[in-house]
Amino acid sequence: MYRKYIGILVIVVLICLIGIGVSEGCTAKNKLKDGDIPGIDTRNHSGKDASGEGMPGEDDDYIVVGFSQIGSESDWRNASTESFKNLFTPENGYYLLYEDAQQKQENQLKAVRNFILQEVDYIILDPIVETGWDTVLMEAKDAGIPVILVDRQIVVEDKALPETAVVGEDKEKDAVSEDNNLYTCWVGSDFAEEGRQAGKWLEDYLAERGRQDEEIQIVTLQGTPDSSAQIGRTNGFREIFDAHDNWNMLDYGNGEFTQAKGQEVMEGFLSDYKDIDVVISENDNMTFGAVEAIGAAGRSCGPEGDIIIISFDAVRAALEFMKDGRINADFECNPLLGPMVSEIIGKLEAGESVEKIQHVEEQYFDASMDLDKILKERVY
Ligand code: GYE
Repeated sequence: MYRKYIGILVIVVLICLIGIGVSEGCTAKNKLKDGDIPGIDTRNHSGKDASGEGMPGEDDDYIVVGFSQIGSESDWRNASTESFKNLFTPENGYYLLYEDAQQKQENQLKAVRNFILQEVDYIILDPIVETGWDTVLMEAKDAGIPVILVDRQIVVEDKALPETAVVGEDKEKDAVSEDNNLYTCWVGSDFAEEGRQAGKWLEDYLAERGRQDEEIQIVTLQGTPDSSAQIGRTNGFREIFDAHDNWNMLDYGNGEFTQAKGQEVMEGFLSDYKDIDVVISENDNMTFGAVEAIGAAGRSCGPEGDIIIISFDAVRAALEFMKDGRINADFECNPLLGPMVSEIIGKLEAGESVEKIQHVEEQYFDASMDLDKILKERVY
């Protein structure tokens, strides 16, 4: 459970004395004071989280969890954050250290290193992109802290052996041959399947309208490059796309999963291509921007409009857009991962093993459905 925080102070002082740079910890090099290391109150050995409450004392029986979140770029992301914050509470036996990386991998690396320094019991990481994690995850492994990945996945790069972790010969071999040991498990969505489902939906939709042999012009608004959600959705849709000679991909553009960027990229598409039949938008917030751009360009979209809009996430606001006739179909991505992660931690605490890869169940919505009823029951 809660480890000895007094040890943290000693480690920090030692590290800083010998002048080794440990990201943010080093700001405390000469003068340790409250707040130098996020989450640690160096005066009384009890840290603070974002809410400002003191961390548990040594006798408290909390499970201390560090969560490195990507940012707050979308409705989906905010629902994800809430799912963790609502569940990982002292009432539920947890003490949560929450870090928002503001869309920067370097901030996530710092956060994870600070969690290691603080000897948390578990690290939860939603990795912004798939690569670049080997070293920091090896450090967590060496510290004996289980890492639970959520939402996006990582790719372990064999050649990138950790430079800073203390690795003996055996551990080195271990790191190369058993990549997956760098994290305990992963919980999230099957993004490629979401993309495939979107492609199949388009196939059926066009066929139902007798348009299966028509030339279909498509543009894609992509999410953060190299993120699992972008890679999976792009590739999954592409599999179905490749089976249709009459489907043409006019362009791909990076909308960064945000409304503002989605709108900007869509404006560019609309001025570059006069004939667009379908927009594949890899998340709802980019879709909101795209719909705005389409309206501003004097074009229309949705079931009664001239551009078919296919989106991902299926957050409440998007289903409202669908109800208003501006989105055709939306492929759900469930952000409510907190309860699953808590269940995993419960099993690990009990010494049980957990499944390495755990997918969440998802569905899709389209404008032909009873959206009033769906919206009444929608929790995010
Ligand atoms: O689709 C998007 C968010 O990784 C599944 O990230 C997540 C994606 C989600 O910004 O809205």
